[in-house]
Amino acid sequence: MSDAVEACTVDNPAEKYLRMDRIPHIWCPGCGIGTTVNCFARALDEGDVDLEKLAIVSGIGCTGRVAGYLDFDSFHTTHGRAIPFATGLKLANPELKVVVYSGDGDLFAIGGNHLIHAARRNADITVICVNNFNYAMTGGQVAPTTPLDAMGTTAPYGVCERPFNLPFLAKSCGAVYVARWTTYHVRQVTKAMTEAMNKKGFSFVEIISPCPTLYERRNRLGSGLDRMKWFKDNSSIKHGASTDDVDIDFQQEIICGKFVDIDRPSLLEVTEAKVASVRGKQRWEEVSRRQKKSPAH
Ligand SMILES: Cc1ncc(C[n+]2csc(CCOP(=O)(O)OP(=O)(O)O)c2C)c(N)n1
Ligand code: SF4
Ligand SMILES: [Mg+2]
Repeated sequence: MSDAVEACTVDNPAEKYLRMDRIPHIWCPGCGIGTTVNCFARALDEGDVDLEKLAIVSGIGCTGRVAGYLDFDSFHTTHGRAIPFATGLKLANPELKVVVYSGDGDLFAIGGNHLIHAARRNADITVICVNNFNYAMTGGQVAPTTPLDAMGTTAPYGVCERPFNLPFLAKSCGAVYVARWTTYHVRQVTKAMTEAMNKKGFSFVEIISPCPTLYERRNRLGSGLDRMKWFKDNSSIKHGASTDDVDIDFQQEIICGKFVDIDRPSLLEVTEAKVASVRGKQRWEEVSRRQKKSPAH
């Protein structure tokens, strides 16, 4: 067997995490979402995550399809509601590692209110946001992330509304871990996912990703591959940068890195402390025992 043929028969390391009966997936050629899933599979490998205790929650959108392809407890919820679903899941079963995996529109437009309050509460969940600067699944409408002057189906003359700076928003609401990378930075994305999943409290990872079919085409930015090269040439790594300084302007430098990594009591910890202080530690232990025994878990 030639080396090339042999290379093709080697199992893809991501396969063991995927529902292979659902492949081929729906994502377009050059789309960055699949790259992020590959990074996630590697993060599960490297972090030695117990899949029996992992749950993934997505909202609606091209990124929202991720949950459907992952072969463990995964939930494809309604648009914008992945975070409250995930918060409830974690509170009901604190042993779970709960990861929300969704798009910029799902998490910061319709779901924005849920995101800010989950960060404020320091809910014990990890949020992975694939930011492709638009509502891709519904045809390329502008999102709260679309840079000023970029085109979208709902902004044929270019956007005139200032976009959110996602790391700044997450940090100012209370997130304890905040990082941003692009789909070019696959090793860093994998590491950030691992770190975020190991963090107690609300962790947030933004991944800037191409949507060549809609955002890139409408803005004449080339193919998915062209965008990877652009990300490589136009991003800089500034760990610890103030999130005040990481706004994204149309076709300007993208600042990446780990911006926040701090500790403060998480929602579960403060809830436990409150119940214990009012009703006694025994009461909290009783509640936890009952949850573990419940057939729903
Ligand atoms: C309540 C509700 N409103 C609107 C929609 C239509 N809708 C589906 S996905 C989506 C936007 C998705 O954008 P994003 O989260 O950025 O995901 P992407 O497709 O870009 O990955 C919208 C508006 C919906 N499904 N449900
Ligand atoms: S429309 Fe855009 S985000 Fe959706 S699958 Fe295609 S390239 Fe990816
Ligand atoms: Mg999007």
